[in-house]
Amino acid sequence: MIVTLSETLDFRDFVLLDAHNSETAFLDNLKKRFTEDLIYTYIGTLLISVNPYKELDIYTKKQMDLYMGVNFFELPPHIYALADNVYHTMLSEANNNFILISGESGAGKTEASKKILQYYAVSCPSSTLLDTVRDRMLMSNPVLEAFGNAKTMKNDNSSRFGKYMDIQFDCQGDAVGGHILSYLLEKSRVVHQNHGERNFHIFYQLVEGGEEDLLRHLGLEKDTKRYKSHSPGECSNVSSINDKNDWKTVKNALSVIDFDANDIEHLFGIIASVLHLGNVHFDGDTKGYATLNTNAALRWVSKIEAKSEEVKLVLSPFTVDHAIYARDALAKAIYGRAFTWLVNRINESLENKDSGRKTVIGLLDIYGFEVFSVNSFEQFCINYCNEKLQQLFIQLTLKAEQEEYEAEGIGWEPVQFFNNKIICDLVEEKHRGIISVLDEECMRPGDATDLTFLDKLEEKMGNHPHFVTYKLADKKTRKSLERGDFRLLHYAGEVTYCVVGKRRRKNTSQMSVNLRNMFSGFQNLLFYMIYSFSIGFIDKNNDLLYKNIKDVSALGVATQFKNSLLRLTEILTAKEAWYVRCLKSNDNKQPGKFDEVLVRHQVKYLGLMEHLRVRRAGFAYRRRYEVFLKRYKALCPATWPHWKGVPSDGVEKLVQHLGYQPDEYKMGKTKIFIRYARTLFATEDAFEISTKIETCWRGVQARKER
Ligand code: AD9
Ligand code: MG
Repeated sequence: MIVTLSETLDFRDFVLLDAHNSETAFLDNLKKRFTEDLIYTYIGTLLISVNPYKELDIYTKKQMDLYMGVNFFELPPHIYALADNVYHTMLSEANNNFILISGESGAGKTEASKKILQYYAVSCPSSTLLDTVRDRMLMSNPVLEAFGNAKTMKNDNSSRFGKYMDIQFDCQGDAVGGHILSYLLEKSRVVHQNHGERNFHIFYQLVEGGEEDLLRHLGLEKDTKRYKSHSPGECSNVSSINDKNDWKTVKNALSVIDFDANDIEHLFGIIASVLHLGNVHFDGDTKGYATLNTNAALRWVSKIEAKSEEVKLVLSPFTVDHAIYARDALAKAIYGRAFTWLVNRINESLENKDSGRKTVIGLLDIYGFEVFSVNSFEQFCINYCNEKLQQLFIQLTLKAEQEEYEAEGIGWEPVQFFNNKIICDLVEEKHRGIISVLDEECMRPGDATDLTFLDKLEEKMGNHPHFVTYKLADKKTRKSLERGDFRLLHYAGEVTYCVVGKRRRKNTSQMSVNLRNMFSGFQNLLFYMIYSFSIGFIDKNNDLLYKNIKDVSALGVATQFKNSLLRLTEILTAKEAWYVRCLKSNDNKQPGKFDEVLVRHQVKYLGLMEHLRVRRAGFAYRRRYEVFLKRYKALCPATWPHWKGVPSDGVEKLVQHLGYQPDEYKMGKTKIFIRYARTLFATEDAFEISTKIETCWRGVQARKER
């Protein structure tokens, strides 16, 4: 079928096309556009992006210029149009905004968030000082990606941490600062990767790209296969990744962010320590206790971290398994804390100390929903996080929107949708949810095991429609399960989680006291700082500090994560929300391939059809009468300069004067509801013209008076 350009362009906003609201028509439209490299489509102001898996010529400076300050619907859909619209809304309404970028692993969230940041870096007004802030903001990306992203089976550059970044603007619209919050890094990757996956990029970058002197100083060899913490994934070289080049980019980025030579040396010292730790090998003696057959690797750790000090070998009667567990726990703890330290240092360099009023645009880019052949504690946390964001989306769009129509007395035919709150509750409910049961079992002294944890789950939530254990597998999903697994029926699909031997341990993430004490003696200042601020166990004489440690370690990792997501939700709900929904075009990272079954599945679970129905029948914009009147009163003689009556009457007069048609708006109890974005944009255009005319007129008056 030949599709003409004009035909394709007509479909760029689903809302405007009354006849096309079936799921098949929706998919046809996405596919048609995708085959013409039109990867963006709107549902009102929500942007859908379909991953093209190829470089498109649509992110040039010329394209950015095209979208700057232009009304949303005037040009073809683009991530720049959304970024620009958010920016202008923030400026004109002096409010805080955030852009929620969601979609499954590999759908294009991180790329989208980078494009938005680049747009602001190029399009906002600039001065020399602000250029520095801007460069640092941009450069924080390659650094955090090097330390927090890795190749998985789903994505060669998969985010293994959640990232929320606030970009702060002053009242002139200059980007003046920023702040990053990071969420639950997948630390276990430093000691284990599944087949076909890699450790965090930075390890390969250092070994492949590191200068001879640096590597010698760190006791490293230019061969990633030498390092045991890499080998399980058996996948050091990936065609889409150039570790040598990336190393240069990261080093340059670190210097832009203001890391001095000392910081950089210590930082890579820590990365090298983790590599050496992975090579520490234990044998069993005749009694089954662990012995070190050679401590060369450990000596490098001590040389790097304790400088001239000789490390005191800690002699503990560990079994080999226990010793390996302690070694891995240490490697994970070191890496995790180095990452937190890195984020804090980036934040220091982005901090704006000026106390003047600022507004922010927040960018949320987290790890997407993922299902592997073996799903562990990390996937449980990642998928729970995605459930929470889907819940936020539902609350802010489908639920709150419909409740508002009802509260405002706007006649409304409710749109039905699947509310995933039931799954969020299953995971997080106090005393009853999976996380609570997990905590109880982890903290319970005595006979708690992975299987008792599973039994508890079965006992507490066996009847839940979204939970399946092996006993119930056939009845509920007709698919069998292993004895050590349970299955959750997530909003985005079924995931089987493997419990035995992994989950409970990962939830506690405790380190042996001996190892803690050993590291408390180290001299490396950076090492010390990383330890002291993140857990604080070094200073045992400080009661308050120690109390906090006990409190922190009493909470399981999943509970800490749950609490941080709760805080994130609070941060987000205090801002105006914008959405980018990223769709994965195919599972093979193949350029230009549109897998209809896969896309249909995403359209379904993301609730895009429901969103379209609410949007089509509903109203793109709403403003409180007072706010609307205050902004546009100059456009009507009856309301200018002051409207003395009831605000809603003033607004009615105003919109009639502007020629709004009855189907374009509705009057609620406290707000005007405008159906089409184009209506509001036309009003906004008229407002801008009138402001320009007024400014000119004032200029003429002032000259006359002179
Ligand atoms: V994960 O949840 O972090 O595993 P993301 O972040 O959703 O995932 P990412 O942005 O990393 O996915 O995109 C995956 C890959 O798709 C990128 O490395 C690119 O090769 C490709 N991609 C994504 N978006 C675009 C795009 N707009 N243009 C071209 C793209 N390629
Ligand atoms: Mg990502």
